[in-house]
Amino acid sequence: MITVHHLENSQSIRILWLLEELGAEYKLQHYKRVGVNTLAPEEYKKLHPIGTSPTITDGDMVLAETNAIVDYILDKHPEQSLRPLPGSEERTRYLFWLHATQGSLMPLLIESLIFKRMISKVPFFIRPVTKLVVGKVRETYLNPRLNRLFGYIEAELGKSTWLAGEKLTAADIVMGYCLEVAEIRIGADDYPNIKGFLKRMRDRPAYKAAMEKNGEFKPLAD
Ligand SMILES: N[C@@H](CCC(=O)N[C@@H](CS)C(=O)NCC(=O)O)C(=O)O
Repeated sequence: MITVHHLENSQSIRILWLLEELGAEYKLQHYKRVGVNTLAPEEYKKLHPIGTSPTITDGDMVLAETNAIVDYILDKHPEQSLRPLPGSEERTRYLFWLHATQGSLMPLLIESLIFKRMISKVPFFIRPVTKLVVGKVRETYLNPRLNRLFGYIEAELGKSTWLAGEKLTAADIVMGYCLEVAEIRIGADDYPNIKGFLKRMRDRPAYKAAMEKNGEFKPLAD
C-alpha cells in the first residue's frame, strides 16, 4: 500500500486529493516543517535523495517529484478517468497544464516566496539595496511571467469547467495547490474564473476528505 509522507502545508496536499478522488486506500505519515526557513525535517530528508515533499513509498519503492508520483498512482488505477485518452483534445490540454503547472508556475511561486524572504530576512542595513534589486527582478522577470500565466489560466477556465475540459483531471489536482498559494500571495480578485475553480475544488467531497486528513492547512504566505 502507498504511504504518503506528508509535509505540513506543502504541495503534498495534492497527492491526498488525488488518492481521495480515486477512492484509493493509503497510509499517511505527517511531518512538521522545522527551523526559521520552514524546511522539511531531517527524517524527511532521509526518505529520498532530493529530500522534497511530496514523497511516497510503496513497499521498497520510494518516489519523489509531484508529477512522477501522480503518474505512478494513475498507472496503478487504469480504470480511472483523471487522465484524458491519448489523441483527444482534452489530452493535449491536460499534458500542457500538468507540466506547465510544475515546470513553469510552481517555480515562479517559489521564487516569489524566496524574494519576499530575501527582504525580510537580510540584515536591516542591506535591506534597502536588497529591496531595490528584488523589486527590479520582480518587475522585469517575475511579474510579467506570472501575469502572463495567470491570464492564460483565467482564459482557459473561461472555456471549460476544468483546465482540460468538462471533467476534472489530474492537471486540475496539481494546479489546485498553486492557485491556493497564489490566492494568498498575490490575490485572486482580478481573476473570477480562477476564483470559480477554487470554489468548485473546495466543494468536492474528495478535496474535503483530503483536507480533513491534512488538518489545518496554511500554505506559506511569507
Ligand atoms: N519539484 C518538486 C518540488 C517539491 C518542493 O519543493 N517541495 C517543498 C514543499 S512545497 C519542500 O519539500 N520543501 C521543504 C524542503 O525543501 O525542505 C515537486 O514537484 O515535487
